[in-house]
Amino acid sequence: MFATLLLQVAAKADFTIPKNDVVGFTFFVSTFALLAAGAFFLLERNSLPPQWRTSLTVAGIICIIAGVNYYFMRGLYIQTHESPTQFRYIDWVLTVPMLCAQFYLLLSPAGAKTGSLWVLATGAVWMIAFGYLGEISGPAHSIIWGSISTLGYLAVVYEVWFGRLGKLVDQSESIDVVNAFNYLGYFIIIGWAIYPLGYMMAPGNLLSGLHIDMNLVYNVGDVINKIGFGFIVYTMARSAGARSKATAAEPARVAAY
Ligand SMILES: *C/C=C(C)/C=C/C=C(C)/C=C/C1=C(C)CCCC1(C)C
Repeated sequence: MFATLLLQVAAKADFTIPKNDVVGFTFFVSTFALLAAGAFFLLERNSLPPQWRTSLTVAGIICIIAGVNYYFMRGLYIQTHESPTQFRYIDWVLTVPMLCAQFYLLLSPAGAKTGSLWVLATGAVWMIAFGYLGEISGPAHSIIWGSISTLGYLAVVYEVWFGRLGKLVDQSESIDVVNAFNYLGYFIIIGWAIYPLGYMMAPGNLLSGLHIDMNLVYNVGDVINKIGFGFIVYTMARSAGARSKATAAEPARVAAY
């Protein structure tokens, strides 16, 4: 039954990419990369120490939501060559707070409080909501909405690096948690900065002179940030697991999370 369903979906799918359509090509690559990564994280979660499995489950679900969304955005883009803005923001408003949850879950064995999760998630939803207004408002108002959106982004960066989460990590004795925190923190500063750059490439905005399609920038950003985030948690949890096995003979020296 499942096979018939798959065949029906495949028969309806538009699997043609116009020649020289680099942006269309990145829509395809992102679709498959995200779905593959989502399957990988979900399949691997049980091989990790229990305290990080939920974080990896969230990573897997993020990639699957985005992959399915890319499937639709790809079809829309190939047919119309317009930006699938609504789809993109529906995806982000779900997956960016979930990335925040993933980050929080990474740090909750180290003592992170739900208050931090609220700050991150509220900042993220603020950022996405005003960014959306900016994208649909047209060139005359996109800079002002973009600036308001950036305040939400700064709230997230602040909470991570200078707020309670940063302080918590200063006290953590687990080298793996500290490393993973640093990587994810840099993702938020460098990886997430890709998006405002893409936003500014829209016609009439500050970087429109570069003539780069914003979809190209967003597509690359999504693959880097969604897959990268999950991969860092996965690598960290694996090495923490290996480390605690190696020190199991001397329980006193097992790192305290
Ligand atoms: C998986 C999707 C992710 C990580 C999306 C992140 C999106 C942003 C960090 C968007 C940020 C924006 C600004 C900071 C200002 C201009 C408007 C946005 C929404 C593009």
